[in-house]
Amino acid sequence: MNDCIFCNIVNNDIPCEKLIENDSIIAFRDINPQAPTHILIIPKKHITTINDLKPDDSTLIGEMFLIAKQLAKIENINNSGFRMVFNCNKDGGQTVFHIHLHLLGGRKLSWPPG
Ligand code: DGP
Repeated sequence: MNDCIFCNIVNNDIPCEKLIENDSIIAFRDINPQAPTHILIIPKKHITTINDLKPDDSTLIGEMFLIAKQLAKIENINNSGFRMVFNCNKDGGQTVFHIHLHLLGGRKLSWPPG
């Protein structure tokens, strides 16, 4: 989708600090980090919100979690702890409408989230 920021990142039309890329997923640092480690893991294919997931996407979603786990180790936050978040729609705080998994860590994260 031409007007989607993350599709433009996938197409290399918008630069990013890319950490991992494979055929279906890329992971890059969030432009506005909320923690010392704040990485976004996104599918290359456009999926607008978690509400739009289909049964066929289950492998893709599983791969996103495994990449987050791998990155948590690389960032050395696997033992200290981290959080993984999908925001969905307005009340969930979603601002970019191409699904993305946030990986946050490197500081004590409060609960419940604001
Ligand atoms: P959310 O609020 O869950 O939709 O998170 C969107 C995140 O995307 C937010 O933390 C900021 C990040 N973001 C928005 N635009 C860009 C961009 O152009 N580059 C990068 N690296 N991150 C972006």
